[in-house]
Amino acid sequence: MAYSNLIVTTENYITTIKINREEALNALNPKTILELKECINEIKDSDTSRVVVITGAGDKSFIAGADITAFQGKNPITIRKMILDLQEVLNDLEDLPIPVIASINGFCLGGGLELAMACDLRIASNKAILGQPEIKLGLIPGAGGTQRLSRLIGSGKAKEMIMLGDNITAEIGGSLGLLNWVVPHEELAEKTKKIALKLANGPLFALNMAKEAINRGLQMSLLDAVRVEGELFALCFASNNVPEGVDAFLNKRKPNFNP
Ligand code: CO8
Repeated sequence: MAYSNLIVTTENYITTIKINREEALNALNPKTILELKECINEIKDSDTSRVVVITGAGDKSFIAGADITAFQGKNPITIRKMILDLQEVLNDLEDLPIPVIASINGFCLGGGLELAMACDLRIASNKAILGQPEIKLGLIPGAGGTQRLSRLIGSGKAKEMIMLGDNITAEIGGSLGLLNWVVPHEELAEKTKKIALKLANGPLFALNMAKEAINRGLQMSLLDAVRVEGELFALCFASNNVPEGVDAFLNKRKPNFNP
């Protein structure tokens, strides 16, 4: 499918979604949100995607948040539809059965950080700037930011970022555990590719189960979550990833999980 605000490519089972509104620092307007929804739906049904990478067009910004111009003239009823649409897109992204990487190439603010937090892994350029600046607009984060940020970095630091609205550097984001890797700006694409290829060659079914156990488990008590983990562990034996992995180990060779 052709999109006007996204550039979508697939190579080596890695689907890259580039938000393409460089003139507005890749801010998410309603059309982009709708296109993201369609694109995620397509990926869900695709046999050629084993990993998704999301990044921003240009050299300056990943996503500078929701498009603020779309807030003008809105009332609670009209904005509610928009925010629920964006929430649904981010929930769908988080629920994709394959790994999703945010490759953060610059400003990652508001809805941009919320989108990055719905991804499984975050790799950032050392030039990236992260923040939930909504408070400066008289707002709070509305696309999962109050919840996913608290779960990732703890409620104390999340309150600091959300209530003061000050942006942080990638270096600080890394030290808080908000980012998995921070790399020199010019090495971001290469590092992203390396991680994406490793995942694309990994055991697809087990990766899906790992994601499921962690995401579902976060909503449960420890005892219930550990039980679910046990069930998903057992389910891994339904996939030929397990005999392949065990045979490769016993025969001292590299496993070929996805022939
Ligand atoms: N929305 C719309 N346009 C934007 C946005 C944005 N979020 N961010 C930047 N732009 C536009 C600028 O208006 C400017 O356009 P123009 O050239 O026509 O004047 C262009 O992008 C370049 O931006 P700047 O000139 O401002 O570039 P600087 O390098 O000086 O500054 C900043 C970069 C710091 C990123 C600055 O642009 C900025 O502060 N942007 C706003 C960041 C922000 O507040 N984001 C949070 C938005 S609220 C949100 O995300 C809530 C999400 C949940 C709601 C979803 C409902 C659908």
